[in-house]
Amino acid sequence: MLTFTQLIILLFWTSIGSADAEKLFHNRDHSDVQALSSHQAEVITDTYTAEVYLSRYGFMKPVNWEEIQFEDPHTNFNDDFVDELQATIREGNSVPRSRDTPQDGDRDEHTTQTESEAFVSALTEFQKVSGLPVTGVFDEATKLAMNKPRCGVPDMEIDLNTPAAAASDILSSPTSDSFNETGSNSTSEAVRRRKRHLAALVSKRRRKRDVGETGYMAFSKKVLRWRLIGEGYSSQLSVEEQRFIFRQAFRMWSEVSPLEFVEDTRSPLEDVDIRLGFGTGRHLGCNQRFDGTGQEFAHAWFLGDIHFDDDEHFTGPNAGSGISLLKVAVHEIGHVLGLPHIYRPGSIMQPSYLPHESGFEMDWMDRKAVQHLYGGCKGRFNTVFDWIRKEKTPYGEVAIRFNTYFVRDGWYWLYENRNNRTRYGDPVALQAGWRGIPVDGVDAHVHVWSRRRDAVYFFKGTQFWRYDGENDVVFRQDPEGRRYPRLISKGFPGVSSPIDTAFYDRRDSHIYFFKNTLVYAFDVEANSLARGFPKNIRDVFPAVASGDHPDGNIDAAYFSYTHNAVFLLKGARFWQVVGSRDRWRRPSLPRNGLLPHKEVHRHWFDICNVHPTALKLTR
Ligand SMILES: [Ca+2]
Ligand SMILES: [Ca+2]
Ligand SMILES: [Zn+2]
Ligand SMILES: [Zn+2]
Repeated sequence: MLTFTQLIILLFWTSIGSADAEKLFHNRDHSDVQALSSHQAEVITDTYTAEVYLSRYGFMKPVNWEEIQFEDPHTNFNDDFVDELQATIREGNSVPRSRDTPQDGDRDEHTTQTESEAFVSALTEFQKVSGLPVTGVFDEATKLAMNKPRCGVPDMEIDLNTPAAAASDILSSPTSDSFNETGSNSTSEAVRRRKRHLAALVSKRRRKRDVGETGYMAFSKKVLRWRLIGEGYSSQLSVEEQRFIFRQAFRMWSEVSPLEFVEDTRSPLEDVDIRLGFGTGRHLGCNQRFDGTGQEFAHAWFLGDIHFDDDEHFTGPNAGSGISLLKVAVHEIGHVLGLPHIYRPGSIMQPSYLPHESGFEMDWMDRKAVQHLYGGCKGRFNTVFDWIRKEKTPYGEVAIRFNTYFVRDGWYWLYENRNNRTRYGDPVALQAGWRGIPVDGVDAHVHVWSRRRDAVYFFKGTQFWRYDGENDVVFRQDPEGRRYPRLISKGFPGVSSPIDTAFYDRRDSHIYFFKNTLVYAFDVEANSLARGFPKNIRDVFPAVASGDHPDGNIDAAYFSYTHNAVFLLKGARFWQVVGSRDRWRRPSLPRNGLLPHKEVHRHWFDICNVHPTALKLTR
């Protein structure tokens, strides 16, 4: 039997215990103490809720919140309402209070003619961009579309001088390309206006606004820090899973842009560029509240933070159900980087959530859109080559195939010439592709390939290696009994090492070595330098346009089977060597002349660095 004192102590401890538990329970988010009747998003059922939706996502002027709130006697003037109003004022969306306040009855009957016209044109615009039958009527298809999961960032800028329906933008058209070089002024003006709208979403406290390379609002630095904030973990996936998914999402953007992303769990929060967090209802000190299960799943702030609605059922990439956190994160990061919604099938920037098809990737338009803001991926390469392999066909014949590789330091990209982009998920560590060659990169790759010979070499410093394609590893000792690595001076007498680069020319069975301003043509059959070599690079490869020449110290000499041409690369530029076809068309061209330079990133797209910390991801 407990004494009275014991009972008091027990009660005391119990109450302390439960208070602690409560504190822990509410640690993440205080929205669950709010007297919300349900965590379900309000279903859009009638023209009134549709109007709220259309104004919320920027298709029409904001609904006059004051009137709606005042005319309902049951509305509590709670803090949320005041917050909402403040949010509206801060974003510049507030409209003057209308004098003809409806007194009773159906709201629609009391809207003025202009208001209902605005509703119809907003509805029409929504139907157009959503790929629905354009009826101008709130029909079943529209209702269904509005109740689907979507991003919380408005689709349309809210320009009080322009009716929403007239706010046409080439981005709204599913087939247009607004990012080509010859984009019209009206297009760029429309894009600029949309940028301004996105910029208006930025909280006044944020400082990191800047003008990007192309004059648009964008991050001015190339390496951005992000963090999943501790008070904003999701209750649905493990923290490790969440961080892994975000790392992957950021990596996908860095694979197609010059940006690199680093997870930063240490710096003061204000030094972190992009902060991510989950919350429900009123959350994380944000002035936009989440709507419960359904509809809005996340929102993002231009050059700022990303919030995910934890009332949604977020799942990992291959769950096959729920909402893929990876897909949503990639979309929201797109907004943070400055991208608006893009209405093109396949684009990750479509406002509505589409189920995660396995292995979804960045659409061509998404790549061009982010590169429009941040420029293409530029940088020098150590070597570029086509790798030949022989494959047995199902009919027992031997087919010869090749792949193109770009190598930078210890990483390589496989370039898909037919798709004009790199393979998804690249770059990959060099050692994963070729076993036994120097892990920090090579100076050159040479494939000696004639009737009598078939040998692949990698060069680095004063040494070279021969590669055993059959066993996919460098030879320790080749079939001729030579041991590797060998000295270049031993294997290729007369060639001065280290070299800048080299390539094998099948037309004359010579290896062309490059070092500073000199070219060494090496006769493979004679195992000696060709007569008269070394020669000056300007004499062997004369400029077609005077003065337009790399002048030596080139990074890579690349024979491309796709283009049937040799390219000399240096820095971000390349020079194409005049071939026999060019000379047949223009006999005045010098033999081996260098055509005027071009930019590497305009010819071979999306060869983009990924921050080394993100490269440790298991593939
Ligand atoms: Ca929601
Ligand atoms: Ca090189
Ligand atoms: Zn969005
Ligand atoms: Zn938020």
